[in-house]
Amino acid sequence: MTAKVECLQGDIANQPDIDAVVNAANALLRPGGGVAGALHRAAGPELDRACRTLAPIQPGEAVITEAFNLPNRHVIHCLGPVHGRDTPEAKLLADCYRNALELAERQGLASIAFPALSAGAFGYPLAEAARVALTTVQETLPRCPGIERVRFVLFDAGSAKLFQDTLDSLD
Ligand code: AR6
Repeated sequence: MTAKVECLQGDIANQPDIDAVVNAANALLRPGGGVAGALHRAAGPELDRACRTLAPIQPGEAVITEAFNLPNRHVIHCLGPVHGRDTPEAKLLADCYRNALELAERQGLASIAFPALSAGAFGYPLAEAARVALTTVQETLPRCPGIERVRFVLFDAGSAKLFQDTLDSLD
């Protein structure tokens, strides 16, 4: 079965029909701002406690926890590259998507939702982040037969359109 890849405008902390949501984490897996702040706020303090046992993580790495008060089964935490600091940044960003998908597959999950990793506080240009994200997901999905749905959740309409246009250009 070919997984459905979709791009939606929305809040990553409100994706109740998805097994695992992906956190745009910091190295210490602390709450922080942006996606990490939204997910930790919605999940509650137990997420922070669970994260402490797994930190620190390296750029490109993905680790998994329970989702606590979020409406999902799991949170997969990825540390994206900081634009202009961590190199090679495109490979490290691709590693996040690949490692997250493979982790979800190993856990027997059928659906996963990603934000635009590194494209906020970490400064990665959005168009380039979209290209890396979508090409990596397309390349990795054949090795993840259990994954039925991959959702990109973008905070604003312009970003969602950019991701959708990038996805359409790959087909
Ligand atoms: N739902 C979906 N997308 C969101 C949400 C949300 N609730 N909130 C922000 N975005 P960022 P990064 C978008 O900064 O660049 C944190 O402080 C946002 O507009 O969350 O990987 C961590 O603690 C942007 O397009 O992640 C780290 O220190 C994208 O999600 C650091 O920021 C990613 O923005 C990680 O930086």
